[in-house]
Amino acid sequence: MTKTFKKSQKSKLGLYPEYLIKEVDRCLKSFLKRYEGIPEELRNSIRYSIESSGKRFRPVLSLATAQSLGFEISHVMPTACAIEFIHTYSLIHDDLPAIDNDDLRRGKPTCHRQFGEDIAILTGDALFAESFNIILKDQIADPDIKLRVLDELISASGASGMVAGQIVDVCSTGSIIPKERLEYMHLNKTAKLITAAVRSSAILCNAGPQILKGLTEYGLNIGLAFQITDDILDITSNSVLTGKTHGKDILQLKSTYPHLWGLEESKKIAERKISKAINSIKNINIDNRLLVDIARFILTRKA
Ligand code: GRG
Repeated sequence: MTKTFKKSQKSKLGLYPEYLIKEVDRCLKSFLKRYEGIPEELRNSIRYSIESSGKRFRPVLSLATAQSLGFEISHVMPTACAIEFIHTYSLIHDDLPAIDNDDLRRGKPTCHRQFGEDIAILTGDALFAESFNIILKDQIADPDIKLRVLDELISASGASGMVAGQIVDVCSTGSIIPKERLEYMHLNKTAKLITAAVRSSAILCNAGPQILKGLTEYGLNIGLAFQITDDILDITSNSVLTGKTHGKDILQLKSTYPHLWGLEESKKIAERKISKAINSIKNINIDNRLLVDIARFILTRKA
């Protein structure tokens, strides 16, 4: 049975379903309780990192995908939260002095600024491992379905996914890279985990090949648009709204969409990707309304 999506539940974030953030936050909080017996330093840093005020974009997408397929959000909630663990891990490691050396994340000092570099590295490591623990222990699904979900998340995070994108990012800082290389970087660093959030949820909801194909195309296109708008916000927004250091990409001489294409062209590219994403879920048998709203939100987001 699907929970009805009431208009009154729409949020201050425009088209973005803020009520789903609350559902994710509630579940994340319940997972944190299980870390009561671990060393205090780790417990505090995990809590600090997970409880910060992110948009929960990836888990919200998982929940929206389940709703679009006629399932309750509870059906995919553990996997949705596990993906937020992986995402939080990637942010902690991305902020480290050896990578982006950032001081601010989600409006607070970064994990290493708050707890020290050693604790931050270990917190990221713990979150990555715990994400799989959640799927193994808390996600209800047949073993073959769980394996498919794990395959999605491991592939999106590993050497042909997020780490590949991040390596290109690290190695190209300070130089101008070809546009195709930039797209490869964005695809791996950002779009694959976003796609995995959609696909893993669809797999748990027994989606067939046709629906999975449409949702994959949707995920990849919104994922790329999400990173392009992230690049744009680094220039056009401010630290109060984004909770991150403003203008960091320019300071660090990073190759970004605005840097290689210009600001206006970058906006147009993001718009085209969002149109493509919406078209790819137009003719498949799902209730696509919420996924369309989330795709459109990407173009208007301020954080
Ligand atoms: C974690 C497997 C793994 C590897 C580490 C450090 C690293 C390799 C990857 C970094 C990937 C990364 C930080 C990509 C940026 C993606 C991005 C746009 C992040 C911002 O996401 P939002 O806007 O942030 O959803 P909030 O704070 O709202 O959750």
